[in-house]
Formats: sequence, structure tokens, C-alpha cells
Amino acid sequence: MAEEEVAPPEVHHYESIEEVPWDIQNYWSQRHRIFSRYDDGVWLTDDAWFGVTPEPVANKIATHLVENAPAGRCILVDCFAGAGGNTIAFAKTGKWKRVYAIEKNPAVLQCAKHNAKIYGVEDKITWFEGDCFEILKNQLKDLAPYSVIFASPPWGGPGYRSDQVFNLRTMEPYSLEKLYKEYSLFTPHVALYLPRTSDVRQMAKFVPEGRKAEVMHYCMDGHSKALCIFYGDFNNHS
Ligand code: MGP
Repeated sequence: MAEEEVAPPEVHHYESIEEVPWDIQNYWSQRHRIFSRYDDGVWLTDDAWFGVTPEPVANKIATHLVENAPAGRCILVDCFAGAGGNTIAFAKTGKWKRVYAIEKNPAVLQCAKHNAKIYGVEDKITWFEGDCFEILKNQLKDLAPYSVIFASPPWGGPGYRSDQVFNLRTMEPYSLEKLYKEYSLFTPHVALYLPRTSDVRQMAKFVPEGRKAEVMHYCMDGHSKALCIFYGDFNNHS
């Protein structure tokens, strides 16, 4: 670890529950499941705690993407890198020619870069700060024929849990329609990480006529943490 790295003010490595704001204390007990190397100095902003994919789930998704990505697709674009949970797992597989990770919030991006160093995978990742839709269009378009997209977008905060069926049309700040339409201009092979209660009919609306899309629930402790929908030519079996 580079000793001289300075965390921006909104970035923390909490060392005891007394330091942790009350609204994320629920996640504190899960810190080693979120990042098994938490104690090595993992950085998070307070908001990033809500959206990080727990490491076992991130690893499983990474395996599924590697095993089932269509032939010739050797680049993984992670459109909402957050603090790096999924990006690190993708890079750790060692199977992608390159992982491109995009994050809008500079402080959160700094967390992701720092956390990738802890896991020793920073040299496998190219980072972009900014809006994923713009970056796909302007900076990554030449890579489109070789790419698959993974996106773990914001779900509008932890309040998603109060809906029995989560409405992907009103998801903030980006609806499923916005995400799917923008991404499918870049590649048909798109995996989206969404709430476990997501409306299946709304997800099905974007499956081309006569094609299938698989939905996979990722579970811990006997319940679903979240699901992934795989649009395009993924071939999931496990
Ligand atoms: P949760 O329901 O907030 O956590 O999120 P908790 O307390 O682990 O709930 P439990 O009932 O499963 O025990 C569950 C998982 O959803 C988290 O581990 C994150 O991976 C994911 N998640 C939660 N939020 C609010 C978001 C979000 O806004 N965006 C994304 N991409 N993932 C999220």
C-alpha cells in the first residue's frame, strides 16, 4: 500500500463502530463480507456502503460473466464502479483482456482505485471519472464489438426495500429503460444488477422477440441479496 495516499474528507476507513454514522451501522457488522480485506485499509464514502456488492456475490457474478460471455468478448465495462466491489472481482478473474471501470463521483472513484490496490489488481483496470453514457459514446466506442457491459446502478437508496415489487420504471436516477436503451446502442450483451424484487415483466419488455434473457438471484444466508438480468448472448447454466 502506498503510504502517501491521502483520503479526501468524505472518504473513511472506520476502525470501530463508534466512528460509524448510525444509518450505516447495519453494514458495519457485514464489513468483512463486503470486503474480506476490509482490515487492510479499505476506503468507502458513507453513501458507498449502501451499494457495494458483497465480495462473495461479486465473485460469483464475475465467474458467471467469464464463463458465459459470448466468444470474442474480452473486455468488461463496469458502468457504475462505486467503491470497486464488482470491478475488483472482475479483474481478479484474470480472464478479461481489460476491465474498464467508470464512476461519476471522484471521491468514490478514489476509493475504488485504492481498494483495487489492496487487492493487487489495479494494473488490470482502466479508470474513467464521469458519466457512463457519455464515456461509452465518446471514449469507448471503438471497443464496443469486443465488450460486455456490467452495470450496478443506484436504486434510489435503501428505501427500495419497502416496495413489494420494485418499479424499474421509476428507479432513480436512471430507469431500466434509460439504462437498457443506452447500453444496447453500445453492445447487446448487458448484465444488470438490480433489486431482488424487481418487476419481472418490466425486465422482460426489453428482451428481443423470440430471444431469452436469464435472471439469476445471488443469495447469501439463504436469501436473495439481489438479481442480475443477462440480456444478449450469455449462456448461464450454473
Ligand atoms: P440491502 O437490502 O440494503 O442490504 O442491500 P442488507 O442489509 O444486506 O439487506 P439484507 O436484507 O439482504 O440483509 C442488499 C444488497 O443490495 C447490498 O448488498 C448491495 O449489493 C445491493 N444494493 C443495495 N442498494 C441500496 C443498492 C443500490 O442502490 N445500488 C446497487 N447497485 N446495489 C445496491
